Amino acid sequence: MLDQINNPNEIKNLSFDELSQLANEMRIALIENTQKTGGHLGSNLGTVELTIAMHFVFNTPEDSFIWDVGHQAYTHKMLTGRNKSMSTLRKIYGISGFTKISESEHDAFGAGHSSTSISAALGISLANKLNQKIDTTIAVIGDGALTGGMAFEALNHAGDTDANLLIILNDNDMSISKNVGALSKYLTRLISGKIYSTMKTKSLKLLESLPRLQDFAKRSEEHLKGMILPGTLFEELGIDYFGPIDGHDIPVLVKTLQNLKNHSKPRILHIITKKGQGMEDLENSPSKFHGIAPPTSSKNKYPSYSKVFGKWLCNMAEKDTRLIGITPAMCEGSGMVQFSENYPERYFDVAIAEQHAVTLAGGMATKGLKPVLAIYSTFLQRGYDQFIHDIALQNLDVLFAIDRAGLVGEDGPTHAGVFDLSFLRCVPNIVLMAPSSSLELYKALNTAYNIDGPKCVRFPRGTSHIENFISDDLIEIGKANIARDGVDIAIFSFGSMLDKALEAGESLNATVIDMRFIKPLDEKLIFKISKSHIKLISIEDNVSAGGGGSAVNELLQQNGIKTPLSIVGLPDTFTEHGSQEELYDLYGLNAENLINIGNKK
Ligand SMILES: Cc1ncc(C[n+]2csc(CCOP(=O)(O)OP(=O)(O)O)c2C)c(N)n1
Repeated sequence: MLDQINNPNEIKNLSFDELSQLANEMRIALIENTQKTGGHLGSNLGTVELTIAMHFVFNTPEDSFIWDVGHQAYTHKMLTGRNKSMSTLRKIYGISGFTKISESEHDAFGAGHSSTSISAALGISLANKLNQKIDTTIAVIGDGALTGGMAFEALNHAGDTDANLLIILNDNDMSISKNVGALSKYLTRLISGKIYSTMKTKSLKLLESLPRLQDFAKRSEEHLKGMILPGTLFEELGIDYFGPIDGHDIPVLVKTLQNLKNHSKPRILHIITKKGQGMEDLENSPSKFHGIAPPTSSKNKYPSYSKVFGKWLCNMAEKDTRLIGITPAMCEGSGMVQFSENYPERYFDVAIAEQHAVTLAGGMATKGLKPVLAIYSTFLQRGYDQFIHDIALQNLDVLFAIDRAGLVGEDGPTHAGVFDLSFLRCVPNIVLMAPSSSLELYKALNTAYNIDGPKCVRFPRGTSHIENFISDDLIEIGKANIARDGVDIAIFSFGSMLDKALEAGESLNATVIDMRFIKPLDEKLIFKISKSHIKLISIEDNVSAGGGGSAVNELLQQNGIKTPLSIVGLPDTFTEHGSQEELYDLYGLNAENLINIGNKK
């Protein structure tokens, strides 16, 4: 059936049995495909029935579906003309692993970062209203994404409007790890029905105001029961609450959505789903399979940078009881599982709340603790104001361990950590380091932890080819390391680009400097090198604008040094998705490009 569907209208005449068969086919296709491409299998297996029911009831692109994070939209892609392209998912020049406006008219809004769906959907529904359109806007948000501050900001606004907005809360009790926080506990109480008994009367009244719903409810006693459990929190915010219902039951989903279709007021439907539904391994270990790697990714025997960070965190925590580890919902990805088990009282998973995580760390630092915030580069973008206003301005002792810096590969532009050197280096008071290997990472963390003030260590996704990375060494602040002596040409290498710089250095017989620090720069060494060489090149996995090379350039300009500098970094475009190596090559972050530049007259 699946192969014959080219657009969502083609499922509208199917019977419930046929829709259910379609769901089975979808599931098999999802499993088979992600085994080849990698991707967010668990989350997608959890939304198959929901997506089918949504497309059965609503009409995209007139009605708008906004998928929060966008990682659970594979079924939506398959039903909206992209089934045949699924083999290219997350591959270079293939379709994206997230929703993307430029990819399809059925993707009403792009995503990748969490908790944006209600804001975007509210914007669309208010615009529809202003344009006198009656189309429905539907935001699908997970219980994990609902923990993000933006979602609350949007609920606060939505509840004060009469926008035709349907929010579907896809509750599987999981973020990537188990969902955490008071909201998560509240949703569990809602599901268990504890709030039901106290609020039953109020909800029945609400139901009476919806004629179609009332008719339908009469038809199904069981369903009525499911529909009238009120969500006090949402209702208090002015958003009608319906549910919880079984998010894997197509007839129930379809009937409920039909009833909620023409209800011109913000409303929330709470559905219960299972992450990894239909695949035993995933159902039993949902966080392990949140995202699966493509089979081509090399099984490296060396530890990943994240693992090295996690080991450092445990070792330092053992030595210093003031150390606190904070993660905004990325325990596994940030290598913090061991730390969370060894030091539960010093471990804080704050849910998908990067802004809060930064300022929380600041608060702790004022009381003499030494917080270490593990955060992906791309998600630190969320906490930028807090970084400047709450940490740097007050010169607080917080260590930012910034993972997934640079090109991250298949997750693409929403997840690329390619702006951090630029947006961090301009902030006063901070020390900013980019280690070139896992051993250098360990030393950088020792060094940064020792500094009393704000400091950042940024490191990439992946591994470096070093087995023994543990060291007690400290690095002198602002001191670069000459990794290779050469003549005429000098390459300033920032972070993990060192291997590529050394490869080019061999071919060019160039001097190669592992810069280690973006701030403070090793000014003395830069002056010396720029005087003893005739050509300078810099390389970094950050945008060229405002990054490490740009910092060197400013220094040369300010001091009237005329030795020419070529800055090799990422261009002024959003990067593609694809494997990390493909992307490095695509953007010239490789030895070949450095050699060409070095050889140019
Ligand atoms: C701002 C931001 N922080 C962190 C992430 C990483 N992340 C991707 S999905 C996810 C969990 C989302 O959980 P939920 O919304 O419940 O969806 P599920 O996968 O369980 O269906 C997290 C933390 C992100 N995408 N964006």
